[in-house]
Amino acid sequence: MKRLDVRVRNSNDLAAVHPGTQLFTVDASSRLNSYRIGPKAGGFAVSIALATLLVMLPGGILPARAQNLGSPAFANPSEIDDHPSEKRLVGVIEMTDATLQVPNTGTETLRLFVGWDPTKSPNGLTPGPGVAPGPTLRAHVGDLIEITFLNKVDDSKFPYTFDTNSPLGFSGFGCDSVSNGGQPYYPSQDKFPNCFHGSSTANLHFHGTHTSPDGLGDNVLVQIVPQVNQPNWTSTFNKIYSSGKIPQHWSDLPDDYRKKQLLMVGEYDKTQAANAKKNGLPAPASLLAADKEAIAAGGWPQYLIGAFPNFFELPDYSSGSYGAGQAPGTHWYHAHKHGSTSLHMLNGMSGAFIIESTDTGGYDQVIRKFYSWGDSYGPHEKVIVLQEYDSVVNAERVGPNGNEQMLVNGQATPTITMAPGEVQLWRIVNATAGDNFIPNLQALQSANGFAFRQTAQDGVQFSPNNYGSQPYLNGVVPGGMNLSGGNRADLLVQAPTKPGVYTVTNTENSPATTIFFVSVTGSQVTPPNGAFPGQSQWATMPKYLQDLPAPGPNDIPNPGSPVRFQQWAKTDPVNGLPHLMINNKQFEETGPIIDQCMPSNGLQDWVLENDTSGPAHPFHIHVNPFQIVEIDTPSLNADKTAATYNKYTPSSDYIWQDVIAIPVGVTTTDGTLYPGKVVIRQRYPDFTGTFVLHCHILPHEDRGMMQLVRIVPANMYPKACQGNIPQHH
Ligand SMILES: [Cu+2]
Repeated sequence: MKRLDVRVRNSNDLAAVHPGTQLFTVDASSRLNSYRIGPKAGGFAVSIALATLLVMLPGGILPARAQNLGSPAFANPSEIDDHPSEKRLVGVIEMTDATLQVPNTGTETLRLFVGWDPTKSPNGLTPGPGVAPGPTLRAHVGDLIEITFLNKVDDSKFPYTFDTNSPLGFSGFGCDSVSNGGQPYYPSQDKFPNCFHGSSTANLHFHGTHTSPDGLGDNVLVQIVPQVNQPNWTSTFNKIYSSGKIPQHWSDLPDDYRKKQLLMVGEYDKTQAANAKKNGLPAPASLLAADKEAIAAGGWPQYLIGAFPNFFELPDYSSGSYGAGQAPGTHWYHAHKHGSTSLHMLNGMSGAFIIESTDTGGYDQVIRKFYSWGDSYGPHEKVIVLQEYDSVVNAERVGPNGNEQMLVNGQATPTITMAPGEVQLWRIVNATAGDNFIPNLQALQSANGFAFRQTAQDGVQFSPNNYGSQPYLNGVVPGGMNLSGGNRADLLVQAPTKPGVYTVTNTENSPATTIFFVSVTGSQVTPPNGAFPGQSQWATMPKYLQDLPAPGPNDIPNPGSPVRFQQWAKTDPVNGLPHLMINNKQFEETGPIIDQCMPSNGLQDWVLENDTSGPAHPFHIHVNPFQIVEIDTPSLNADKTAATYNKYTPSSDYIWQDVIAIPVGVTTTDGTLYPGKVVIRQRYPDFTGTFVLHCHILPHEDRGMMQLVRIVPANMYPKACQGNIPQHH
């Protein structure tokens, strides 16, 4: 219960500020009014009796006689597999809309991702009837990824704002607005582009990939606006995919795409201007003008209509062509359009991206060989995509027990079936907008006879030493296994020998909430080679995943470190929302400036700081994973006049991650801040370009907790750091 005193539903500030008493409604008169802020009716029915009962039980241990009446059978998401002989993954991910059933809630009209392999099912798929993540993408290291992203959302079904600010300086114009009983409520002090806005526009981020952030790669600065009726791009895009090389410049793309796109962007400008006039508003800034400016400067246009051919390679280190390889493991993809990332996650626009190794001693080969599973995982693998659904940035769906409803592959509390003693590989993806998943695995081990071995964190395999010592499950890393939004964990799981129904809970909540059940039933299974590979049998680290050396005198330090996650003491007087910043400013607040610039192949240690008293903001950076070198967790001394740091300082086998929650800071009675700190070590080989780092509590990202990052050729550092920067107008 103590947790409630210090961290009240902190993952989405909109929910935290309004714990259940006020109901805000959207003005129906204008499409600019987008979000209802506040809880759903009846959403906070906390059962006091149940809470009291569960608190009596020892920490996190739930009774083994769990009830899973009415629980659906667990099912992996649908899947798009690569074509291994062609070393490519061919897929269409379409953003569309549908009225879908949300478990325990009813139906809601949501945007969603559907997807298919056009070489296999050219007619696509029909969504529904229930919510679900996008299809799992399954590829191999070395593959070419050819994902046609189509935005076919009918935006007339959604409250919707422009993608650009007004040039006339209207405060809040360009932001979605909400009123409460006729009084303005949101955006209040939030200003474009750091406000909720433009949510029918999207793109794809391939979280965990080591690839180009520019062009057709993991480009989150491109914005694809919706278009229901589209030209047929099939032959144009196939020309791009089959050209034998990945286009590096806008001018490398077929004439057909470039000409049609700019024509349509111009038409879109006219429509938006007419809509604005109809609503008595000034016209938004021209997207075509912004595109033309970018193209003239040799860059990529930021705004495109309806369709985008994501096309990139998953670098194979053994090819000798790369300074680092794509780590095989559990990665994921999601929409990453500033101002809408949180709402897009709440609409379920995310999916798993599983990348398998190809070497005989690789991650997947070692696991499958040990268990004699053959060349694919088949039923032994469970892909667990955790999401929370809502049609508004109203925070988390509130479940029957008063907490948010964290779904598994779109299902509420499904049941995974295991035979007694059976081993499975669980791939867990936290695809919520920013809620933590702290599974009760220790309790399941000690009280119920389960056995777990974590094999990877954030899609990067553990080193043999970490595989042996299990730093997360054994609590060596502060906080133990605590998956923030964006984190992944791969686990080998052995079922107990005693049949029964067991409960995997999220101990983030108090009382802990059921996420899924494990029904152990049938005849006993004995894995022929033992429950788990021994440490000496575990996959060795490929060279590019071995410990990075400490930066030396010839390595240029990062002037942008420490990266300080901050919150003004002053909250918004109208809606109580905190003002969130990194290093004293919000995203692009002071104009087009690259906040973090690094030389290609540079090696740097960065200090990440949490200057707030909560929550533990999760730092995420695109393109390259990093190693955790140190975590410093402050706590106030008894008299509160000073604080002491608990330091986690491993001497080797630094864990690779791409999301790390920075511990919260503490403040003494005289006002001295002791920030929480993390030291990360990273190298930037292979790819130059412009991308972002941000808080993976995505409402924080949307509202400004993000920085622009650029890697430039080493011989052009730092002179190429600024200039030609994508902007939001
Ligand atoms: Cu944050």
